[in-house]
Amino acid sequence: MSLKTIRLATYVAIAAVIILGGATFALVGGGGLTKPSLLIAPTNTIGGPFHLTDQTGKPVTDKDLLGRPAAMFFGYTFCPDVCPTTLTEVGDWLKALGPDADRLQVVFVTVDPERDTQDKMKDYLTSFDPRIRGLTGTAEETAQIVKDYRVYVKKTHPESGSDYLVDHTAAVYLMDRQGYFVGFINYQEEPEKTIAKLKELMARG
Ligand SMILES: [Cu+2]
Repeated sequence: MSLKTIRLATYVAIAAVIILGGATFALVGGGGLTKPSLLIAPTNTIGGPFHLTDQTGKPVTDKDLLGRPAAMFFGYTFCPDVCPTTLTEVGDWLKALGPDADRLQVVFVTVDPERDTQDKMKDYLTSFDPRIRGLTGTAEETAQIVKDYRVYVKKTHPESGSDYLVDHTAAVYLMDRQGYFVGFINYQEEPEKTIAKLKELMARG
């Protein structure tokens, strides 16, 4: 898996969001000091309607996620590095948030529906925090969400063996409770900054 490609894809996506959404700064009370927001103004330039199924077989649409903020991550269960690392870190974030974590939804969407069946997702996610919801769907359904969320996905075939890998965007997408995109958590971002972003996400009305 090429981390270089993933990083590049992430930077391009972030640049697009900053240009489209416009960076915003929120005023934070206290002695007249202003603190720059870690998130951007809500934008619908990333995201869109989807229809998928979670690891328990329950249908999940974009509408089902409304009402609570969501952290969304795109990957696949066969992933050798980025996905297990991120899913482990997501568990750490939820622990760090304590009881507040109940107000956050965490969604792992497969970009490899060919191998990631509902059972495979269920099996795989038992290794991680049980609050993580894994979504899969048909090739068409997952292609739609990949397109609407501007996720970079590229199948690669190593020279040895028949198992393919999938290069994919490694950032975690932050969606507010109205379903608007408000920012990314980058791959292996510093925990303090990550938690600050999640807290800001949850504090938004
Ligand atoms: Cu991965």
